Amino acid sequence: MKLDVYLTPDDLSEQLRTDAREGLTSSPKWLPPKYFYDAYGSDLFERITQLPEYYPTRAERAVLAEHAADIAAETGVKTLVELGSGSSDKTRLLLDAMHDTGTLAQFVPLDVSETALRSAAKAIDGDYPDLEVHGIVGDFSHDLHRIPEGGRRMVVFLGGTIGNLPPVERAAFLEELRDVLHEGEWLLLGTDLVKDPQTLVAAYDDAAGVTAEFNLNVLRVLNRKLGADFDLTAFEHVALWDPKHNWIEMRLRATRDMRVEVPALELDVDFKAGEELRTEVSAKFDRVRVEAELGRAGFKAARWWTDPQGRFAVTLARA
Ligand code: AVJ
Repeated sequence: MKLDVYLTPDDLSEQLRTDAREGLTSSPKWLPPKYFYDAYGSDLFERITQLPEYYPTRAERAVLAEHAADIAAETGVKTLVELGSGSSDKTRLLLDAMHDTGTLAQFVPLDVSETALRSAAKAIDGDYPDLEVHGIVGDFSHDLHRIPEGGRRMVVFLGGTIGNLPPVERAAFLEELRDVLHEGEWLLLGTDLVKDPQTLVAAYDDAAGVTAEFNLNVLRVLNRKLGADFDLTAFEHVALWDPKHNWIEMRLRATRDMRVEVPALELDVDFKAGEELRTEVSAKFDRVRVEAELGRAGFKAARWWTDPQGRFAVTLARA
């Protein structure tokens, strides 16, 4: 396996310092969701995907199981690029289908975590011996231009993770992705869909409290990496549906007045009782919005598939 590293641990800790300073001195305070995913946070997310309330992973897998062969037949790509480490079994559904059509030669996973990339690539190397695996350690918001050429390519961005980008950043991301791709190349995009708020909120506020623990974990990451002294027992998990922006918002609410020290930033951060720090948005879509946003970025939506209950969609779009 080839591995290109464009994001080192030093870059990541520099980004964390910059983001934490900006977010903790904003009003309202916020933190980017990418810091959830240390080893413990990644395990918690794996557990979330198995929760009864969290339907997106199952729903998306159902779509891919049903349509992977159609996707492979319709596109006939030589290179599959996944924004994300490629560790999920959903990737395998695509790799198997594309392998069967005989056109696939290269798999390019792009992820911020070198460890996640290495372990996923090792497993894929073993299962697909004639497939060239070329990992890119980078951030999909900055390193799309690092994606190698390789015959006709398809970029897959699954899980609904595009919903973590607010509209302006999402438009910029899609435009940059379109610039990187050539005419006739493909994008396969997973998007969670608008539905009744109770179902949406339950998926981000499960009865077992796994999502609450996942949300609090970002404070654990700041304590460990920036020497902060967040008292996790003084924050509570909030998940709400914002009908204006059509997104689920996760927040951490301070249960008392407190001052948090962040020595690595030489910063003291005051919280008022009841004050809420935003930790993630997860936008929900409908077909019109997906096709409009892809169209504005220069893509042409070709196919739209959903799971039987219409909870989650996978769109095939052409550059
Ligand atoms: C991995 C970003 C798609 O937004 O649903 C799961 C992350 N957050 N539960 C999502 C998440 C809370 C998930 N994505």
